[in-house]
Parts: sequence; C-alpha cells; structure tokens
Amino acid sequence: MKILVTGFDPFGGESINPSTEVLKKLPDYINGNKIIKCEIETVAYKSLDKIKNIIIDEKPDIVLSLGQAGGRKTISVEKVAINLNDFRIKDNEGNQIIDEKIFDDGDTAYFSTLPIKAIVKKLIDNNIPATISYSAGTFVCNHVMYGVLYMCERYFPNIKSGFIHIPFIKEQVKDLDTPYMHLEDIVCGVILSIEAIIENDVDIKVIGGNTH
Ligand code: PCA
Repeated sequence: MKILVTGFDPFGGESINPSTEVLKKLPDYINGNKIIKCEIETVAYKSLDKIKNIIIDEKPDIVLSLGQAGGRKTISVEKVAINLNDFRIKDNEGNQIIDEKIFDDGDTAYFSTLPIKAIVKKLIDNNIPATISYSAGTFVCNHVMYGVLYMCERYFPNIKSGFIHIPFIKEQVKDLDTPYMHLEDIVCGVILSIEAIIENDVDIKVIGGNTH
C-alpha cells in the first residue's frame, strides 16, 4: 500500500507546526508500505489543490492528514468533517471565510473512512493518550478533512482518508497550564495509527462515543 501523510505549515503566530515536525521523523516505509510525506500550507482551497495533485501523481491508497490542535491533551482521531468554513482567525494568506460552505454541491458532512476506533485502541494499548473527536473545528483542518473526503467520494473512490489532530509539543508551550505531548510520543502514535490503518480494512465495533 501507499500512504500519503500530510502536515501543515505553522499558523496563528506559532513558529512551528507539530504536524510537520512529525512528517520529518516518519520512516519511508511502515511494515513494507510506502509512506509519502507532504507539507501543505494552512490556506483554504490551495491546501486541497496541492493534495489533489499529489493524489493524481502518486495514486495513494490512503490519505492521512495531520494538524495541530493546540489545547487538546491527546492525539485525537477525527470522526467527522462538516461542510463549513467559519474561520475564527485568518489563514496563512489572509482569508477569513465566515459561514460559507466548503463545496456547494457537497454533503453536509462526511465521516472518516479510516478505522478510527481501531486506531484509538491501538494507541491506548501502547500507552499513547488518544481519543475519538467528533469535531475537527471549522478552520483549515476541518476544511482539508472535508475536502479530501469530498474529492475521494467523487474522483478517487478507492482511496480512504481521514484526519488526526495532535496537541502542541513541549517546545511550543510557555506556561504550566497548556497541555502538550512530547514529539517522540506523537511520532510513535502516528506510526501506530498507520499500522492500525494497514491492519484494519474495516473498523472494529467497540464502545465509544460521548454522552455530552
Ligand atoms: N491546525 C489548524 C489548521 C492547521 C493546523 O495544523 C486547524 O485545526 O484547523
């Protein structure tokens, strides 16, 4: 299999984005499966154009996108992306899209087509803090998750895709209250996630969800 993994450039005043730091540390192969790594800009639509071009060139079986979720405590595997751009801050080219659909002809939402419960279980079994998240926000990460699922449904039906948000790494945190994870643990978590994707063609049926 071929797995395309994407990360973002720094945004919102940060000087690094841990999702790209992870890319730099991923191996070229995981259990014999080729890993293609690509940094994309935190910019609406431009990010999706780049991913689409790489998909056309490389023909991956899986697209796994990574992004920073500052303030979250665990690696969070996203379940759903919604058809909404509602940017609380500007993206890296100054776009601040408010209350608009990402694609007018897209569904209201798409679910990840990755085995998200199998991923979370594998991480927890290996002592990496992980949870399912039921909202990827309304900024460029949700935009990319939604846009890749949209393009896969329309143009690349054999490709599975999904999104994992990762916390800040220690180097970004200057106070005692903001949660972070060590980069090595996040890298380990992403490798385990890719292994879970390779091992689970369909997701496992285990209890999950939130009560509120
Ligand atoms: N995180 C942002 C966009 C880029 C990134 O790494 C987000 O969660 O939308």
